[in-house]
Amino acid sequence: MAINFRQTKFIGVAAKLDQCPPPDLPEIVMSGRSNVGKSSLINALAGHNKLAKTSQTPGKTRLVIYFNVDNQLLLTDLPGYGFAKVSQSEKERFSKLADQYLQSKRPIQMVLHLLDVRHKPNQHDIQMIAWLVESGLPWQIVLTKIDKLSRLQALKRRQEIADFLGIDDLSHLNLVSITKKQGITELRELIAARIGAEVADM
Ligand SMILES: Nc1nc2c(ncn2[C@@H]2O[C@H](COP(=O)(O)OP(=O)(O)OP(=O)(O)O)[C@@H](O)[C@H]2O)c(=O)[nH]1
Ligand SMILES: [Mg+2]
Repeated sequence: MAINFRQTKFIGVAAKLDQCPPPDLPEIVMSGRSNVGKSSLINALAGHNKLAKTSQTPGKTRLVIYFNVDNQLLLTDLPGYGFAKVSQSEKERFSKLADQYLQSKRPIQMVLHLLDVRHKPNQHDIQMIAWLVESGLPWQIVLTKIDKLSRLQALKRRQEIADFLGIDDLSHLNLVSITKKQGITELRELIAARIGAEVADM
């Protein structure tokens, strides 16, 4: 079986768990703080610039956003957390939605937790990763924006972040750059492998 990432379509949004599409396809979920590059990564995986809205203004994505990839999986963009310009109650609503989502019985095959390679993981990142390790769900950390650093610095940051989070196996941390299109092929392969598929030529 092969999966063609170019066949990625936006299917809808959900503000609450009961608005989510039926759980009949395996799901790959993206999480991470606002502005880390979740929407950009979805576009890059699909080889399509404008599929998911990206923004200079953090906090654009306030809903769970769904994409269907080649009728074989759902790519789910969870609301980003940690942006300043919304009220405390709105922040709590997004964060609750993300938590409920991960604890729901949906067929989540893997969680990609994104971290900006330049920044130290914050309290929410630390909690999220601890939760993922406990949960038994397959997870991967994606270090974004590596174009902002030299190759050597990026590798050093990967080691530092792994040490900080207490992760021994460096293969749990991918390095990506959207602007330089680095690390995208590897992520497609990782995602496809989770559903027992190969990546079709794009
Ligand atoms: N240089 C560089 N910029 C990036 C990269 N990935 C994303 N960006 C930029 O970072 C900003 C935020 O990206 P988004 O993809 O909108 O971030 P998001 O995680 O979806 O943010 P929310 O929707 O607010 O949760 C945009 O200006 C992107 O162009 C990258 O790999 N390198
Ligand atoms: Mg977004």
